[in-house]
Amino acid sequence: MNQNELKQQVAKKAVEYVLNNVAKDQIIGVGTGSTADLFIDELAKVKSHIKGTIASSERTKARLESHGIAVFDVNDVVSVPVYVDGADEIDPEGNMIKGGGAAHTREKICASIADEFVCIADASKEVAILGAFPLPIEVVPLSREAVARQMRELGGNPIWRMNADGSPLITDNACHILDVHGLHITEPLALEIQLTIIPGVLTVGIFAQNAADVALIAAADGVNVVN
Ligand code: ABF
Repeated sequence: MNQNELKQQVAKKAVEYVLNNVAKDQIIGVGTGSTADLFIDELAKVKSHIKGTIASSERTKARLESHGIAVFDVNDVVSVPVYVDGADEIDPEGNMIKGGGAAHTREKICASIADEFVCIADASKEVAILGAFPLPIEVVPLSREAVARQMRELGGNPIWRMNADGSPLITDNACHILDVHGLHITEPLALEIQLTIIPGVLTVGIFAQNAADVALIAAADGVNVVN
């Protein structure tokens, strides 16, 4: 199976997981990315099982609403039983690098009010140690170069993320993204905390404080459930 077929498999498995583990008429959290998109399309087939969703990006909100699935304001939701989302990397402890889709701020917010984070990914995302994927950091534009200098002091190589047309990518939160290459993240939680307190950093794409509780990993031999 190719990567898209694997993503399709894990998206279907995630809907089964929701049907089997989430009571009817609940609000669930939905992530961002191509795997999350496939999950949304599968979820639409059983949308009567849920009351609605909270969305981790404008992209996800639009896709959910295109299927007639209600999207609630996160401010109006105290908690959700599950948050289903992809990842760019995931380690054996469920720590993740996320943010390849430039949505990790709202992803982390949605994950923070979820009882359970269910990561959906194909096996190519599994790593022993995080960092081969450049670490996305969402920054207030005013702070971009100051934060970049601190990343270089840590041994990283920060690259300001641009759109395909060469214009700066602007996130849903009107911020910029630095992709930090060359990190070898042996202590994910410690680095997440260390980088998060840098003035101007909005969100670091390390999900250690909000690590995955369950990982559904699609491989050639099927979808493995990792707790
Ligand atoms: C999203 O999932 C992002 O945080 C991450 O970049 C993305 C992975 O994308 P894909 O599912 O397209 O591989 O949550």
